[in-house]
Amino acid sequence: MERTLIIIKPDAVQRGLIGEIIARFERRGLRIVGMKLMQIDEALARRHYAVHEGKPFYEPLVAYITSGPVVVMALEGKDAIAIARRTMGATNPAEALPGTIRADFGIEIGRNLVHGSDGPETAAFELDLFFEESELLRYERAIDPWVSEG
Ligand code: IDP
Ligand code: MG
Repeated sequence: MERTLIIIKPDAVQRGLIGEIIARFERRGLRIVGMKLMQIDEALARRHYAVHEGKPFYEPLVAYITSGPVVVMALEGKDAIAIARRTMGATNPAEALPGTIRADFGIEIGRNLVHGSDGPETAAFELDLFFEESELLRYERAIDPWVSEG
């Protein structure tokens, strides 16, 4: 069982796509174990995207992710990190496969609607940045055996 951090970015919130994006992860079978609406401040943005510091898109990226409210979610499931990334699609919406969130709602890399952790270490780091342990719930859904053999 894995956990991953998803951010519904400010462009998606402004465009009224919160429900649509949550629904895609939910229908895929991933379990929401944490969720909140928040505004990311500059310090948090810089820590979250520290790996990109120095790249040409870093400053615009910090401005983008702090530009309005976001929804952050912790999703849980078997292979949740990779499955969430495939549900999102490629970083550049212009290259993402149809049927993915980024392809279905986006056209360019600087407005790609959604963030998802890219590996187990990143997921642990990012979940810790955005959630207190007490905000991550443990529960089972009646549908879980119908989503996964376990
Ligand atoms: P990811 O979000 O698919 O993991 P990363 O390479 O980690 O992609 O980049 C983080 C974010 O930085 C992207 O989601 C996108 O918002 C932004 N970004 C990445 N590359 C570019 C670029 O070349 N131009 C503008 N923004 C970019
Ligand atoms: Mg990344």
